[in-house]
Amino acid sequence: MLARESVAFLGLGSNLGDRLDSLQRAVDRLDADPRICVDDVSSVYETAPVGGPEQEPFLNIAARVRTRHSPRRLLAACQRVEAGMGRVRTVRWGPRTIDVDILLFSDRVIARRDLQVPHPRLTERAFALIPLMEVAPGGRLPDGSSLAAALARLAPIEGVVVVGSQITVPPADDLPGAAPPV
Ligand code: A4P
Ligand code: MG
Repeated sequence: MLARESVAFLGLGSNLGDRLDSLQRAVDRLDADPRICVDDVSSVYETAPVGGPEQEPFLNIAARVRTRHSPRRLLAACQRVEAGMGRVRTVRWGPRTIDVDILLFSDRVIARRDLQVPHPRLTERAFALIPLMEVAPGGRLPDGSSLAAALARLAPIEGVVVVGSQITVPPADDLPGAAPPV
């Protein structure tokens, strides 16, 4: 039986090569998965690197998707996109052509070794929260607390600046298994 449709929020980041092109290609590849539909994408933010070695600034975005994948299969789909775009894992938190993380998956709380949702560092990171709030207005964590309250705790915010470039949202598609149009 097909899994029911869920809404999830993804965080994408790039700080190697043509960063904007990498974000667009990742969004397109995610949407090309028959069980993922990208419904909305935030503005593009240039962000100061957090953690890891000295490295170039990131471009970060968030995307709202509908999916018929389970959380683990959605993670696998995100990792396929990363691998398909040639991401090589060297150092943790190091430079990457593309990173695709699951920030939220409906109101689920998942604490597995290979998958934690909400993303365990979401509320510590303005580079993830600010784009997320654009595509999840009024958004809440599974414990009922608001994303806005989490962001307020991070003030003052530095090193997260919106840039003029935009990512194109792919045309809407129905996920297989959705009710046929009447
Ligand atoms: N994993 C567990 N939960 C999740 C989840 N919700 N979403 C596991 C995605 N992955 C999750 O990730 C390591 C492992 O995390 C995966 O195998 C998966 O099973 P990775 O993508 O291989 O490596 P990583 O991204 O270097 O590690 P990590 O710990 O996920 O890093 P973060 O916390 O995502 O940080 N600064 C700026 N300005 N912008 C950024 O985008 N990103 C990072 C990466 C650091 N600094 C940054 C940015
Ligand atoms: Mg990651």
